Amino acid sequence: MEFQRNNLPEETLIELYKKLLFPRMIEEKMLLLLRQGKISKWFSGIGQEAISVGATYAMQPDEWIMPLHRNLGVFTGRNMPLHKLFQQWQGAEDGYSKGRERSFHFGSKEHFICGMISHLGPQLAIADGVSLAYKLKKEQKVSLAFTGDGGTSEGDFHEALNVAAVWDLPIIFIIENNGYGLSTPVSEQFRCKNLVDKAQGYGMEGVQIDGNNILAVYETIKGVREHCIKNQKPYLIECMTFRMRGHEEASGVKYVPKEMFEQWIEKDPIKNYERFLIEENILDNLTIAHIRNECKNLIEAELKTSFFSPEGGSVEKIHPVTPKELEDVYAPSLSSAKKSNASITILSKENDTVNDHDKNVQSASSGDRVFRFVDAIKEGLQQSMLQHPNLILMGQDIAEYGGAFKITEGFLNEFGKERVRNTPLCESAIVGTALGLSLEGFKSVMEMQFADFVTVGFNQVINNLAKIHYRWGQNADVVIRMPTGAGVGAGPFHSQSNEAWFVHTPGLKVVYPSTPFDAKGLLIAAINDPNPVMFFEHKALYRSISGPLPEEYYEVEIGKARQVRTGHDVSIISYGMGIIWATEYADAHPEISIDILDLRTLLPLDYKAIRTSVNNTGKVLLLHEDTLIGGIGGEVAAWIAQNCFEFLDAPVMRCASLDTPVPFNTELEKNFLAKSRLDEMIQKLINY
Ligand SMILES: Cc1ncc(C[n+]2csc(CCOP(=O)(O)OP(=O)(O)O)c2C)c(N)n1
Repeated sequence: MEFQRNNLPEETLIELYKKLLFPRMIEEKMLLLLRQGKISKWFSGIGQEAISVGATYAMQPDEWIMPLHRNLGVFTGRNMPLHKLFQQWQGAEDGYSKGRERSFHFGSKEHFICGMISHLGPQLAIADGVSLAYKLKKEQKVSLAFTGDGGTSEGDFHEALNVAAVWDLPIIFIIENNGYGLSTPVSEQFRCKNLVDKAQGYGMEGVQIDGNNILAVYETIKGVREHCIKNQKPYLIECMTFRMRGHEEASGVKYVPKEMFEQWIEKDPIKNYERFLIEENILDNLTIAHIRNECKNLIEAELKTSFFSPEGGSVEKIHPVTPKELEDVYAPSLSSAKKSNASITILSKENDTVNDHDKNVQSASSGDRVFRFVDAIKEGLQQSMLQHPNLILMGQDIAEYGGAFKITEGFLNEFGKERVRNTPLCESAIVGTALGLSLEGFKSVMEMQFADFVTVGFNQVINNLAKIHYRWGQNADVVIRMPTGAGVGAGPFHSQSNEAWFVHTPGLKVVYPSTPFDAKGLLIAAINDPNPVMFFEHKALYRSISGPLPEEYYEVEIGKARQVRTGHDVSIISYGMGIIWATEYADAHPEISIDILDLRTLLPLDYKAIRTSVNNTGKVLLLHEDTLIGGIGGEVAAWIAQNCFEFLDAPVMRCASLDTPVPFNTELEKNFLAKSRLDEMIQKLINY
């Protein structure tokens, strides 16, 4: 192995040696502890340390790194206290994730390390968002994201690199090519000659280097970092290396030919670097022994400091505190009143009077302003852009074209190209980018062109956005606008109601307005909320309904339902289009006294308002456009049965769309929709 010293001073060379040795010695200690049954298994980086260590050393300490499961050298390279790392690996309360995450699946804002999720690939697009933030702030910084050779086959690899290239983002993408993805050799993973060749396809520069040569790694990444900043471009680096241990500790390596180990042991990054330092007279055997001894003592001392006693102790038990577990699912919301017109912001403060108060505010402050649903969303978005200079809009065709539904028409002129961003067709990468922006203190609203297309960004929503705060305390300040619903003859892939998918995911908020007033106020609240909010907008309401719309910047509180009208015969609990159907039905049947509750927020639900409505009538119909099985109606019905049984005079009933995909033909679609069975269900309930 050839080492190029260049002009590196002796202290740097020695420091690099120490940094390289440390993770190796930690893992060697962990291997002993594992054999003694004192710790649980992890993903070993033995043999690959030069990549993590060299890369981290080449970065500034306040530049974000997105490491993976084999990158212990990133964590030690950022000088994270070892005792706390040990606590993390044992799932202890005092680790970095309060016992909620395993081995390396955690992040630390303080150390600018973003926690990976188990899914390979999504970490790459978070780097897009971080580097977009650097670019917008005109900071001289890059972010750095790791992937394995196996991970390059994921769609997320393609999307993230493509966005980085198209948006000229300063990012270093590092592929650690260690020959295997679990047991799958690279020959079964890809067909290009070298992975770095992929860079060209993205219009990106790239280089392949010896990943076991610490100086090559450090010097290359240092140079690439400066290049990325200067030229405002991403860069792909393929580091050739080898995994000396099993995929995860204790999983074996039977599938790897023995000669490979013999070959690669000769290329060991530490042994070779040590030899070089001795040859250059920078270190001698005595000094090396001394350094090793220092490392060993530090590891032992840190182990003692941690909860774990090397003399035979065990993992300290966590005593779960349920309210704390639930509380950490969401980042605390800031008081919105600070930012808004207080008289309107506190709309829903008094639960019992919320609805009358709501109506009063609507009529008092809206004056003569009557606007369509679509205008309300546009105004909420526009006022939020004015309110938050750090708010970025992203979506397909949202700039010059104004979006598929023209909601952002004119925004490009008003707010500029940096904040109103057309995206390539890559929903997953854009959700990841939104999260990356949040890491750097930005807010973002992403427009899904149609709610149906969220399926291709699903992983980022469900596993990254939703879980990140609970896992390691980072919030995802992201709103995803979801033009949803049927009734417009758009067929199975432009008509779905998919809100229930998200209601089942702790960590998200799910909002679904049915009036222009609520649409604007809820959108403003969603943008002010530091948590990820799925904001559903029924397409068929955009231009078909109008209502009073105050000019002010105001919030409608998330988590509060709206009593649309009060009745005593039957309650219809619904949201979105269901509210329009229910209201039309009630207007057409004055002989029935119908109580209508608009849930407005589906997660978290307003149980108090639900109870009140049930109490008003004793007969409840849950109505929604979504299909029946697994819809919100089932959840609310179960809650009512369990908590309001004494109020009920009839079984709780549900009226939902047919359990089929949404058909294209108008007659079929009409038959599909819940509305076609509404009368039948109400009569059934009334006559019970
Ligand atoms: C999306 C996804 N699919 C499958 C897995 C299971 N899995 C975990 S690690 C791994 C192999 C990864 O190989 P590579 O990217 O080369 O990284 P390495 O482990 O070799 O460092 C697989 C298949 C996963 N974590 N995520």
